[in-house]
Amino acid sequence: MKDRKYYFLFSIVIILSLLDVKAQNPIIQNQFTADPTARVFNGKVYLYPSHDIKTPEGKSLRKDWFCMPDYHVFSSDNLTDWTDHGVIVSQNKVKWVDSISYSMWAPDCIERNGKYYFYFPANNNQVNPNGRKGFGIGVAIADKPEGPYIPQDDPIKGVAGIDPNIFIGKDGQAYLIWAMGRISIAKLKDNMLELASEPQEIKDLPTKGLKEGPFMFERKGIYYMTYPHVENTIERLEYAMSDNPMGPYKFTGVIMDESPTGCWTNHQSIINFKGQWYLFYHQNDLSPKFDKNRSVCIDSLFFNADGTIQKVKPTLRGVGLTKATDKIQIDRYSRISDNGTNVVYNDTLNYFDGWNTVLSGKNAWIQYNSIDFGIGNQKWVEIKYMSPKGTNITVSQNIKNAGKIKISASAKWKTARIKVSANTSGVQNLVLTNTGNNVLEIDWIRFE
Ligand code: FUB
Repeated sequence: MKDRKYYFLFSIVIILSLLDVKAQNPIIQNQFTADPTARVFNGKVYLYPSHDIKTPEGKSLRKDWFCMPDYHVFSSDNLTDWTDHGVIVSQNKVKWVDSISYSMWAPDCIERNGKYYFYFPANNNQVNPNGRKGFGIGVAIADKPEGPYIPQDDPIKGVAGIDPNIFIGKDGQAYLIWAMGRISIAKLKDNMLELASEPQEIKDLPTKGLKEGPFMFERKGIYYMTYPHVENTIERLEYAMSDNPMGPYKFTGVIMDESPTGCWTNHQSIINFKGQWYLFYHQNDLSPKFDKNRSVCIDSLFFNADGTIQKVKPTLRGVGLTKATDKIQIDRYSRISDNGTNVVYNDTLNYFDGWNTVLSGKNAWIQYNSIDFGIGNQKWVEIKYMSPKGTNITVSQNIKNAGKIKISASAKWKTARIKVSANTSGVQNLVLTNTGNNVLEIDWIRFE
């Protein structure tokens, strides 16, 4: 009886419910990625972020500033598993770029007539056609979304700025939109390499505070101009709506509030993939002390009936399904209890090593949504844990059908493989509840 109560108190409960397809945030955890432009090409999502690095020693570069040498492209067909296709454009391979400026800021990529046009800003190594040496915007062209990309020898004439965004209307007209404190737009010629109209500033957006990172998309005849804006002290994501890409626009609202961790920049793109809308953005979770080393995240985005956008709250769980047989990093949680549950870095000298979950108190719990158990039949749970006093816990895949596991004491990280009697199938939410008194730290858990 005592044992049963004990098992009950140390229950790990998987709550059964079918959920929206929801990847863990940040989605790339072995390098920094920022300024995400996501595009759907040939049924797959391609991600064109910029690439933050730690400032190399021995170079006369500002230590407190962005350091961005090149671009990678990533792709995924499920928003969970991402393939890194490697470097597609780098500062020392583009004729017009200052090859030691580390200034390859936010890019974009678009497909036209079977060619892929990759647009990127960088510091010019010479006075540009506007008589300035600052940022220009260049183009590199490929036959496939992942490259190889061949850069043009010169930046686009008549454009000085950063954060290029390309929008192609239903009538085939292409537009280049870019930023330099404010946001400007111009039509592009069919060759996608030259302006077809004079640049004009989009004046209907808030006038006070820096605006950058434009990303335009169209839904149901409405043109959405989205952009990061410093309304207060750091950037938040806002949008304006219009019935014409060139405006006039009506400022409409905020898509995402300022970063809770104080990341000064944010930068967005919005796509529809397999019927669901997604917001791609960045934060500094893999670099809590330096916000110029950022990481891309994804969360689902929803519209109201009148076409306005519901505010997106950043989550750690992100989107996409996690296979039950993969290591489930529960620290990227969907929900946690108000008390007793903490997420801590594994190694504060190497943030790329990730996080673990501490269930320190009685009834502390953590929920991780959208685990795909497939046809089910998993008989084992593997768990990487540390628990100096050891404990018994109960694994259940629903409350009635509990499986039990005994956790032996280990003051060091240990991986145990334990038989479970419970079984389930399909997409489920996992809730781990520690109702006892001993501390249990969990790095990951998986089923087999
Ligand atoms: O990544 C460098 C700059 O920070 C980008 O170009 C801006 O959009 C901001 O995210």
